[in-house]
Amino acid sequence: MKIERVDLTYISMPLVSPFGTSFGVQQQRDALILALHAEGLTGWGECVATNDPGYSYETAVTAWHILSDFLIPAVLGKELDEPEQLPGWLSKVRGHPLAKAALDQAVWDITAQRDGLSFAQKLAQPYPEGPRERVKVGVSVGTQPSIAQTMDVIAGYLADGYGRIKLKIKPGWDVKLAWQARHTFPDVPIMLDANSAYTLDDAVIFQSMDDLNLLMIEQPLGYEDIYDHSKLRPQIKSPLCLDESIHTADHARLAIALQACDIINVKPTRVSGWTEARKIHDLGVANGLGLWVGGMLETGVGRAAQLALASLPGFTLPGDISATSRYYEHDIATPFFLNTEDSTITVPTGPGLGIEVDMDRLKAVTLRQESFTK
Ligand code: OSB
Ligand code: MG
Repeated sequence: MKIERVDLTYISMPLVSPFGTSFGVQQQRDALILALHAEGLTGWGECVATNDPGYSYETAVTAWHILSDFLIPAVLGKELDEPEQLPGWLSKVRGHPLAKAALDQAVWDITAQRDGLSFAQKLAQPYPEGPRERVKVGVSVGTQPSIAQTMDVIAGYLADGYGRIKLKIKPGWDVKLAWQARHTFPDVPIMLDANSAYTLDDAVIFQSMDDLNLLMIEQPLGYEDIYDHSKLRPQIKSPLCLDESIHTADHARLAIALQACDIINVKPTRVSGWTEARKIHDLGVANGLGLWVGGMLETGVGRAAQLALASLPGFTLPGDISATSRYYEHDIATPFFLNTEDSTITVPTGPGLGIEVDMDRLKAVTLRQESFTK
């Protein structure tokens, strides 16, 4: 199918409550929504780069530049057969995985629609068992004004039906928080995410949480580091998970060779898209790693594609794919609801992403839009 046009939309959405991490507090979610047109079909993608370069060096503005000046021109007029062609077309652009992932999602969506398959079915074609129908999910809890308030927030999410809690930590907001959470909710799977806020000298902090039966500690050290994580891992009992450090399957191979982690948080957006994410899934399965799908406060457009990835057989740990209402009162696409009896979300089965984009809502949150043709 010939790629005829790409529409790029810069949106800004209010969050239902501020989201605090070791790199800052977010009140608003800026993102880019990409629509790729070919042969009467539309494939949707979301670029999760936001207004500041806290998690990644990319922002919504750098992604707009890279997409409009380099990535979109590299695909316009191309004959798209299978989504696995895309990384080759984009290979002249170094880095910028979040920008690339928006196009990658759209080409998976549109080719799945063409084939009469759901995104999940298309992605799961190499696996005889096919995609899972429901995927296990948890909720990511940002930093709060106090530990007592955090316990209330956790209790609220547990009441909503979430079965796994992730707490954001940073120096000074870690051991007491984790201890209180473990003792208030003794049977709940709890994990911590540091977003690179510590160094190897802080090993004692993590050792002091060895007996809290944590599901894992996510990305304690540097956002580009793999080596120091390999030094920390044998010093602590909690399973170690990498997020920021893994941008490619090559990074995953290095982490495996250095035994730097037990688990990888596979964010399809952080690794340039679904083709690369599936490679990391396969490497993780082959090497006995724990795997789960991470999130970036996606709208329903991105959440649908996260669900498709999480339906692959190796993703056995709960993903950061909370329901629509966790972040947005009024989303731009068909809402997702939590199945409260087992903390899962049902993977869409319609063609492609299997969602309806609410064009009126999209328009209402749009700051800027541009169409690109050859
Ligand atoms: O580190 O996993 C992270 C959100 C923004 C940036 C980084 C992270 C996160 C989350 C949110 O933890 C997960 C979600 O989408 O619910
Ligand atoms: Mg993380």
